[in-house]
Amino acid sequence: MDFIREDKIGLLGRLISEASRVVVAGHIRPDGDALGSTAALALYLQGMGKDVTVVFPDTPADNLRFILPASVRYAFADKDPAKVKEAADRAQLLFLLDCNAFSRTESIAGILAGASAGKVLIDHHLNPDTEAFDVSFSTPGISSASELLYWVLKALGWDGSDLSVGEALLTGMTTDTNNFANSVFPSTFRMASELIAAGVDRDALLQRIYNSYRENRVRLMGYMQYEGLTVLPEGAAYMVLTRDIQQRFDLQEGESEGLVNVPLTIGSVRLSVLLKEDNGHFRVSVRSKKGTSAQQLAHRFFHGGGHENAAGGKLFIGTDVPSPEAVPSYLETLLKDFLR
Ligand SMILES: [Mn+2]
Repeated sequence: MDFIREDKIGLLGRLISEASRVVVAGHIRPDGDALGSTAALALYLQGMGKDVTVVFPDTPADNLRFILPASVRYAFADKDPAKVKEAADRAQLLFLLDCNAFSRTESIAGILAGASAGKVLIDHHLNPDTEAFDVSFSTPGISSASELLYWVLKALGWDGSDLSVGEALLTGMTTDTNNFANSVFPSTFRMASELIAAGVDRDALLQRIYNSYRENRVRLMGYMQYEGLTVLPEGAAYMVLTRDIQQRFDLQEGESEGLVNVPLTIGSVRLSVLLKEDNGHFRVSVRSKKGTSAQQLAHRFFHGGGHENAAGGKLFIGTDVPSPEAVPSYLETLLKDFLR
Protein backbone atom coordinates (compact mmCIF):
# COMPACT_ATOMS: atom_id res chain seq x y z
CA MET A 1 0.00 0.00 0.00
CA ASP A 2 1.39 3.36 -1.02
CA PHE A 3 0.32 5.04 2.24
CA ILE A 4 2.59 2.75 4.29
CA ARG A 5 6.17 4.01 4.36
CA GLU A 6 8.82 1.28 4.31
CA ASP A 7 11.22 3.09 6.68
CA LYS A 8 8.48 3.34 9.29
CA ILE A 9 7.69 -0.36 8.95
CA GLY A 10 11.37 -1.14 9.50
CA LEU A 11 11.42 0.95 12.66
CA LEU A 12 8.12 -0.51 13.91
CA GLY A 13 9.38 -4.05 13.29
CA ARG A 14 12.48 -3.29 15.38
CA LEU A 15 10.43 -1.77 18.22
CA ILE A 16 8.18 -4.83 18.29
CA SER A 17 11.03 -7.33 18.25
CA GLU A 18 12.80 -5.52 21.10
CA ALA A 19 9.73 -5.32 23.37
CA SER A 20 8.25 -8.13 25.41
CA ARG A 21 5.63 -6.16 27.39
CA VAL A 22 3.19 -4.15 25.27
CA VAL A 23 0.19 -1.91 25.96
CA VAL A 24 -2.44 -1.27 23.30
CA ALA A 25 -4.75 1.67 24.03
CA GLY A 26 -7.83 3.24 22.47
CA HIS A 27 -10.18 6.18 23.01
CA ILE A 28 -12.91 6.92 25.54
CA ARG A 29 -16.30 5.30 24.85
CA PRO A 30 -14.64 2.85 22.46
CA ASP A 31 -16.56 2.15 19.26
CA GLY A 32 -16.32 -0.93 17.07
CA ASP A 33 -13.21 0.36 15.30
CA ALA A 34 -11.34 1.13 18.53
CA LEU A 35 -12.25 -2.28 19.95
CA GLY A 36 -11.66 -4.21 16.73
CA SER A 37 -8.28 -2.65 16.02
CA THR A 38 -6.98 -2.99 19.59
CA ALA A 39 -8.23 -6.60 19.83
CA ALA A 40 -6.63 -7.49 16.49
CA LEU A 41 -3.28 -5.96 17.40
CA ALA A 42 -3.31 -7.65 20.82
CA LEU A 43 -4.02 -11.05 19.22
CA TYR A 44 -1.29 -10.51 16.63
CA LEU A 45 1.29 -9.57 19.29
CA GLN A 46 0.23 -12.41 21.58
CA GLY A 47 0.78 -14.75 18.65
CA MET A 48 4.39 -13.52 18.64
CA GLY A 49 4.71 -14.38 22.32
CA LYS A 50 4.35 -10.85 23.69
CA ASP A 51 2.78 -10.01 27.04
CA VAL A 52 -0.05 -7.66 25.98
CA THR A 53 -2.58 -5.56 27.88
CA VAL A 54 -5.35 -3.65 26.11
CA VAL A 55 -6.31 -0.52 28.06
CA PHE A 56 -9.24 1.87 27.78
CA PRO A 57 -10.34 4.77 29.96
CA ASP A 58 -13.78 3.21 30.34
CA THR A 59 -15.59 -0.11 30.04
CA PRO A 60 -16.96 -0.78 26.53
CA ALA A 61 -20.70 -0.87 25.87
CA ASP A 62 -22.39 -4.26 26.36
CA ASN A 63 -23.43 -4.57 22.71
CA LEU A 64 -19.78 -4.33 21.58
CA ARG A 65 -18.28 -6.68 24.16
CA PHE A 66 -18.35 -9.55 21.69
CA ILE A 67 -15.41 -7.93 19.85
CA LEU A 68 -13.12 -8.48 22.83
CA PRO A 69 -11.61 -11.99 22.69
CA ALA A 70 -11.49 -13.84 26.00
CA SER A 71 -7.82 -14.66 25.43
CA VAL A 72 -6.77 -11.00 25.65
CA ARG A 73 -6.03 -9.19 28.94
CA TYR A 74 -7.96 -5.93 29.39
CA ALA A 75 -7.79 -3.08 31.86
CA PHE A 76 -10.52 -0.45 32.04
CA ALA A 77 -9.60 2.61 34.07
CA ASP A 78 -13.13 3.23 35.37
CA LYS A 79 -13.10 -0.25 36.98
CA ASP A 80 -9.43 -0.83 37.72
CA PRO A 81 -7.21 2.27 37.40
CA ALA A 82 -4.28 0.58 39.19
CA LYS A 83 -4.14 -2.16 36.56
CA VAL A 84 -3.94 0.44 33.77
CA LYS A 85 -1.16 2.30 35.56
CA GLU A 86 0.78 -0.89 36.25
CA ALA A 87 0.52 -2.07 32.64
CA ALA A 88 1.65 1.35 31.32
CA ASP A 89 4.55 1.53 33.79
CA ARG A 90 5.80 -1.97 32.84
CA ALA A 91 5.34 -1.59 29.09
CA GLN A 92 8.30 -1.29 26.74
CA LEU A 93 6.07 -0.48 23.80
CA LEU A 94 2.76 1.35 23.70
CA PHE A 95 0.31 1.62 20.80
CA LEU A 96 -2.46 4.19 20.49
CA LEU A 97 -5.15 3.21 17.99
CA ASP A 98 -8.12 5.01 16.44
CA CYS A 99 -7.34 8.38 18.01
CA ASN A 100 -5.12 11.26 16.94
CA ALA A 101 -3.74 12.19 20.38
CA PHE A 102 -3.36 10.84 23.93
CA SER A 103 -5.91 13.44 25.06
CA ARG A 104 -8.64 11.27 23.50
CA THR A 105 -8.02 8.74 26.27
CA GLU A 106 -9.09 11.46 28.76
CA SER A 107 -8.58 10.11 32.31
CA ILE A 108 -5.53 7.98 31.37
CA ALA A 109 -3.91 10.42 28.93
CA GLY A 110 -1.27 11.52 31.46
CA ILE A 111 -0.33 7.94 32.38
CA LEU A 112 0.03 6.88 28.74
CA ALA A 113 1.82 9.99 27.50
CA GLY A 114 4.18 9.89 30.48
CA ALA A 115 5.08 6.21 30.12
CA SER A 116 8.72 5.46 29.31
CA ALA A 117 7.70 2.95 26.60
CA GLY A 118 8.29 3.51 22.89
CA LYS A 119 5.11 4.94 21.38
CA VAL A 120 3.34 4.10 18.14
CA LEU A 121 0.27 5.79 16.63
CA ILE A 122 -2.03 4.03 14.15
CA ASP A 123 -4.96 6.26 13.26
CA HIS A 124 -7.15 7.77 10.56
CA HIS A 125 -8.32 11.06 12.12
CA LEU A 126 -7.26 14.55 11.02
CA ASN A 127 -4.52 16.51 12.84
CA PRO A 128 -2.50 13.72 14.52
CA ASP A 129 -0.19 14.70 17.39
CA THR A 130 2.81 12.98 15.77
CA GLU A 131 5.25 14.73 18.14
CA ALA A 132 4.11 12.45 20.95
CA PHE A 133 5.08 9.26 19.08
CA ASP A 134 8.22 7.49 17.91
CA VAL A 135 6.40 6.14 14.85
CA SER A 136 3.09 7.42 13.46
CA PHE A 137 0.88 5.82 10.85
CA SER A 138 -1.78 8.42 10.20
CA THR A 139 -3.92 8.19 7.08
CA PRO A 140 -7.17 10.19 6.96
CA GLY A 141 -7.94 8.78 3.49
CA ILE A 142 -8.78 5.31 4.75
CA SER A 143 -11.93 3.70 6.14
CA SER A 144 -10.83 2.96 9.67
CA ALA A 145 -8.00 2.35 12.09
CA SER A 146 -8.74 -1.34 11.61
CA GLU A 147 -8.06 -1.08 7.88
CA LEU A 148 -4.86 0.91 8.42
CA LEU A 149 -3.71 -1.70 10.94
CA TYR A 150 -4.47 -4.44 8.40
CA TRP A 151 -2.08 -2.84 5.88
CA VAL A 152 0.53 -2.20 8.57
CA LEU A 153 0.40 -5.86 9.66
CA LYS A 154 0.65 -7.02 6.04
CA ALA A 155 3.69 -4.78 5.55
CA LEU A 156 5.21 -6.31 8.69
CA GLY A 157 4.88 -9.72 7.06
CA TRP A 158 1.71 -11.02 8.76
CA ASP A 159 0.55 -14.10 6.85
CA GLY A 160 -3.16 -13.73 7.70
CA SER A 161 -3.46 -17.30 8.95
CA ASP A 162 -4.80 -16.26 12.37
CA LEU A 163 -8.49 -15.74 11.52
CA SER A 164 -9.27 -14.19 14.91
CA VAL A 165 -7.06 -11.22 13.96
CA GLY A 166 -8.83 -10.89 10.60
CA GLU A 167 -12.26 -11.18 12.22
CA ALA A 168 -11.53 -8.33 14.64
CA LEU A 169 -10.19 -6.16 11.78
CA LEU A 170 -13.20 -6.83 9.53
CA THR A 171 -15.53 -6.08 12.46
CA GLY A 172 -13.82 -2.74 13.17
CA MET A 173 -13.85 -1.69 9.52
CA THR A 174 -17.48 -2.76 9.07
CA THR A 175 -18.70 -0.69 12.03
CA ASP A 176 -16.65 2.39 11.09
CA THR A 177 -17.94 2.39 7.50
CA ASN A 178 -21.48 1.67 8.69
CA ASN A 179 -21.33 -1.58 6.72
CA PHE A 180 -19.66 -0.14 3.60
CA ALA A 181 -21.85 2.98 3.48
CA ASN A 182 -19.25 5.70 4.24
CA SER A 183 -15.51 6.29 3.93
CA VAL A 184 -15.01 3.29 1.67
CA PHE A 185 -11.98 3.25 -0.63
CA PRO A 186 -10.66 0.72 -3.15
CA SER A 187 -8.25 -0.45 -0.45
CA THR A 188 -11.22 -1.12 1.86
CA PHE A 189 -12.82 -3.55 -0.57
CA ARG A 190 -9.44 -5.16 -1.15
CA MET A 191 -8.98 -5.71 2.57
CA ALA A 192 -12.48 -7.17 2.93
CA SER A 193 -12.04 -9.36 -0.10
CA GLU A 194 -8.73 -10.76 1.16
CA LEU A 195 -10.08 -11.45 4.65
CA ILE A 196 -13.23 -13.16 3.38
CA ALA A 197 -11.15 -15.24 0.95
CA ALA A 198 -8.95 -16.24 3.90
CA GLY A 199 -12.01 -17.59 5.71
CA VAL A 200 -13.40 -14.82 7.94
CA ASP A 201 -17.14 -15.44 8.40
CA ARG A 202 -18.74 -12.10 7.48
CA ASP A 203 -22.33 -13.34 7.90
CA ALA A 204 -21.69 -14.32 11.51
CA LEU A 205 -20.02 -11.01 12.13
CA LEU A 206 -22.95 -9.03 10.66
CA GLN A 207 -25.37 -10.96 12.89
CA ARG A 208 -23.39 -9.98 15.96
CA ILE A 209 -23.03 -6.31 14.95
CA TYR A 210 -26.46 -5.48 13.51
CA ASN A 211 -28.96 -8.13 14.60
CA SER A 212 -28.27 -8.49 18.29
CA TYR A 213 -29.87 -5.38 19.81
CA ARG A 214 -32.54 -5.24 22.49
CA GLU A 215 -36.13 -4.40 21.56
CA ASN A 216 -35.95 -1.03 23.35
CA ARG A 217 -33.45 0.27 20.80
CA VAL A 218 -35.78 -0.30 17.86
CA ARG A 219 -38.60 1.44 19.76
CA LEU A 220 -36.34 4.39 20.63
CA MET A 221 -35.27 4.73 16.98
CA GLY A 222 -38.93 4.82 15.94
CA TYR A 223 -39.86 7.32 18.65
CA MET A 224 -37.02 9.70 17.82
CA GLN A 225 -37.82 9.63 14.10
CA TYR A 226 -41.52 10.25 14.72
CA GLU A 227 -41.50 12.65 17.68
CA GLY A 228 -37.94 13.82 18.15
CA LEU A 229 -36.78 14.96 14.73
CA THR A 230 -36.64 18.55 13.51
CA VAL A 231 -35.86 19.19 9.85
CA LEU A 232 -34.85 22.72 8.87
CA PRO A 233 -35.48 24.06 5.36
CA GLU A 234 -31.80 25.09 5.16
CA GLY A 235 -30.83 21.40 4.86
CA ALA A 236 -30.08 20.43 8.45
CA ALA A 237 -31.84 18.05 10.83
CA TYR A 238 -31.38 17.58 14.54
CA MET A 239 -32.55 15.36 17.39
CA VAL A 240 -32.16 15.91 21.12
CA LEU A 241 -31.98 12.74 23.18
CA THR A 242 -32.80 14.10 26.63
CA ARG A 243 -32.28 12.34 29.95
CA ASP A 244 -36.04 11.78 30.16
CA ILE A 245 -36.16 9.94 26.85
CA GLN A 246 -33.06 7.89 27.69
CA GLN A 247 -34.70 6.78 30.95
CA ARG A 248 -38.06 6.11 29.35
CA PHE A 249 -36.45 3.67 26.90
CA ASP A 250 -33.92 2.32 29.42
CA LEU A 251 -31.20 3.32 26.99
CA GLN A 252 -27.74 1.87 27.58
CA GLU A 253 -24.41 3.06 26.22
CA GLY A 254 -24.10 2.27 22.51
CA GLU A 255 -27.81 1.76 21.90
CA SER A 256 -28.35 5.05 20.04
CA GLU A 257 -25.55 4.11 17.62
CA GLY A 258 -26.64 4.75 14.03
CA LEU A 259 -29.54 7.07 14.89
CA VAL A 260 -27.68 10.18 13.71
CA ASN A 261 -27.35 8.70 10.21
CA VAL A 262 -31.08 8.30 9.66
CA PRO A 263 -31.96 11.95 8.82
CA LEU A 264 -29.36 11.92 6.02
CA THR A 265 -31.67 9.54 4.13
CA ILE A 266 -33.92 12.59 3.54
CA GLY A 267 -33.02 14.11 0.18
CA SER A 268 -32.96 17.72 1.36
CA VAL A 269 -30.86 17.05 4.48
CA ARG A 270 -27.09 17.66 4.18
CA LEU A 271 -26.25 17.81 7.87
CA SER A 272 -27.55 15.76 10.79
CA VAL A 273 -26.90 16.51 14.45
CA LEU A 274 -27.72 14.31 17.43
CA LEU A 275 -27.40 15.64 20.97
CA LYS A 276 -27.38 13.22 23.84
CA GLU A 277 -27.75 14.62 27.34
CA ASP A 278 -24.98 13.69 29.78
CA ASN A 279 -23.76 15.15 33.10
CA GLY A 280 -23.61 18.93 32.63
CA HIS A 281 -23.29 18.68 28.87
CA PHE A 282 -24.67 17.14 25.72
CA ARG A 283 -22.60 14.71 23.65
CA VAL A 284 -22.89 15.85 20.05
CA SER A 285 -22.67 13.61 16.95
CA VAL A 286 -22.57 15.19 13.51
CA ARG A 287 -22.92 13.50 10.12
CA SER A 288 -22.93 15.17 6.71
CA LYS A 289 -23.17 14.44 3.04
CA LYS A 290 -20.23 15.14 0.73
CA GLY A 291 -19.74 18.89 0.23
CA THR A 292 -20.83 19.80 3.78
CA SER A 293 -18.31 19.49 6.58
CA ALA A 294 -19.38 17.75 9.77
CA GLN A 295 -15.82 18.25 11.01
CA GLN A 296 -16.05 22.06 10.60
CA LEU A 297 -19.34 22.24 12.47
CA ALA A 298 -18.01 20.10 15.34
CA HIS A 299 -14.81 22.14 15.48
CA ARG A 300 -16.44 25.59 15.34
CA PHE A 301 -19.41 25.06 17.64
CA PHE A 302 -18.94 21.92 19.73
CA HIS A 303 -15.29 21.90 20.93
CA GLY A 304 -14.68 18.80 18.84
CA GLY A 305 -13.66 17.40 15.47
CA GLY A 306 -13.27 14.09 13.69
CA HIS A 307 -13.65 13.19 10.04
CA GLU A 308 -14.95 15.35 7.20
CA ASN A 309 -18.39 13.68 7.18
CA ALA A 310 -18.52 12.18 10.67
CA ALA A 311 -17.52 14.18 13.70
CA GLY A 312 -18.41 14.83 17.31
CA GLY A 313 -18.03 17.15 20.26
CA LYS A 314 -19.76 18.54 23.32
CA LEU A 315 -22.21 21.30 24.18
CA PHE A 316 -21.85 22.54 27.75
CA ILE A 317 -24.86 23.56 29.80
CA GLY A 318 -24.16 26.82 31.63
CA THR A 319 -21.46 28.11 29.28
CA ASP A 320 -22.58 27.25 25.71
CA VAL A 321 -26.29 27.25 26.52
CA PRO A 322 -27.96 28.48 29.71
CA SER A 323 -30.18 25.40 30.10
CA PRO A 324 -31.23 22.19 28.27
CA GLU A 325 -34.46 23.94 27.26
CA ALA A 326 -32.43 26.53 25.33
CA VAL A 327 -30.77 23.90 23.12
CA PRO A 328 -33.23 23.83 20.17
CA SER A 329 -33.23 27.58 19.50
CA TYR A 330 -29.44 27.76 20.00
CA LEU A 331 -28.96 24.89 17.54
CA GLU A 332 -31.31 26.28 14.92
CA THR A 333 -29.54 29.62 14.92
CA LEU A 334 -26.08 28.12 14.50
CA LEU A 335 -27.17 25.54 11.91
CA LYS A 336 -28.83 28.21 9.76
CA ASP A 337 -25.73 30.37 10.11
CA PHE A 338 -23.40 27.46 9.27
CA LEU A 339 -25.30 26.43 6.15
CA ARG A 340 -25.71 29.96 4.78
MN1 LIG B 1 -12.22 4.84 13.63
